[in-house]
Amino acid sequence: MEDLYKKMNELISEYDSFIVMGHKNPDLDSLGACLGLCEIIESFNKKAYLFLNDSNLENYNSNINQSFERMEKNIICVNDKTYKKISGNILNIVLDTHIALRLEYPDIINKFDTVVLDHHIKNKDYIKNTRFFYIDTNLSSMSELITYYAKYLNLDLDNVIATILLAGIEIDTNGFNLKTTSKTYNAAGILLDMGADSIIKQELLKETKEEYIKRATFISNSFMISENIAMCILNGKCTSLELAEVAEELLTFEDVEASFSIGKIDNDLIGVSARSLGKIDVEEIMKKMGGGGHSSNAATQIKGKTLKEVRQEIIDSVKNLDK
Ligand SMILES: [Mn+2]
Repeated sequence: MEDLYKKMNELISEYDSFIVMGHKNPDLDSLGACLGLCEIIESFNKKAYLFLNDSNLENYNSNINQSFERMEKNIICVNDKTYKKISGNILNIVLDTHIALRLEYPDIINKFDTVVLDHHIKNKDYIKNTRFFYIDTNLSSMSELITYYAKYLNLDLDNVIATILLAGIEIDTNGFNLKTTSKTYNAAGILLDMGADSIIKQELLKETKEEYIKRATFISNSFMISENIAMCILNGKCTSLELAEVAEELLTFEDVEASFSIGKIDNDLIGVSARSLGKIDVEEIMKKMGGGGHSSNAATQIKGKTLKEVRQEIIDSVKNLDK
C-alpha cells in the first residue's frame, strides 16, 4: 500500500483544503476512516472538513451520535450549505463508497476534484471523472487502510479517533472474522498502541434496543434452503447495508456455510447480498444474476423481478451447485 500512500501524499500537497466524506447513513468504519484522514490531512498543515450534518446528529444512528459526544479533538464539519464557505483550492475525498447515490450530498462530486478510496465490490454506477480512484476489495475496512496510512506517516492519531477506527475494523469484519488477515489484527495492535480504548470501543459498538429488535426480526424470518445454506427475506424497504449485515449474521449460526439475504432496496429494485465461509462459491451464483464480487462475499441488484422470483432463482442455482 506504500504506492497508495505516496500518491495520497502528493495529492494532499497539491490542494489547500479538503472535504472528507463517507457514505450516507455512516457506520463506524466510514466515520472512523474520515476522522482519521482529517487528522492526517491536518498533519500536513492543511485544512480538513468532515462532511457531516453535526447540527442534526439525531438523524444518524446511535453509534455515530455517541462517537461525536466522545470526541475531544475539534473536527470542523460542513454540510450541503456551509461547504460553500471553504476557500482555496479544494479536493473532495470520498471514503468507504464509490457510488454517488450512496453519498449524503452527491452534487459535491461535480463541484470539486474528487478522489475515491473504497473496499467495496465495484458497482457499474461508480463515480466517474475522478482525480484518483482506488478500490481494494481484499481490504477488511477503510479503517485498516487509514490506520496504515497514519503508521506510514509516523502519526500518532488522537485516542478517540483511534478508538473509532478500531470499532470500524470490528464492525466491517464482524468481530475479526470476515476478510481478516494478520494485517487486520496488526492494525488493531497499532490502534491500541496509539491509545485506542477497548472499553470505550465496546460502548461505541452498542446498539439500541430498537436496532437490535429490527435485526432480530429479520433473522427470525430466515430459513434454510439446503442443508447448509440459509436465506432471509427482508420485508418492506431496506438498505444494501441491512442486507449485508443480515447475510453476515446468518453465517454465525450453526450449520450455515453460506447465506443469502433478499430485499427491496428501491422501487422495482431487488438487492441480494451473499456470504460464504469459503467452501461455497457465492460469486458464481451472483454472477449468473448480473452481480459479482468474491467467492465468499458477493451481491447483485435486479430490476423488473419480484422478491419471490429472485428467491426462486437463488434456490434453483443452489440446487444446481450439488450437481
Ligand atoms: Mn467499510
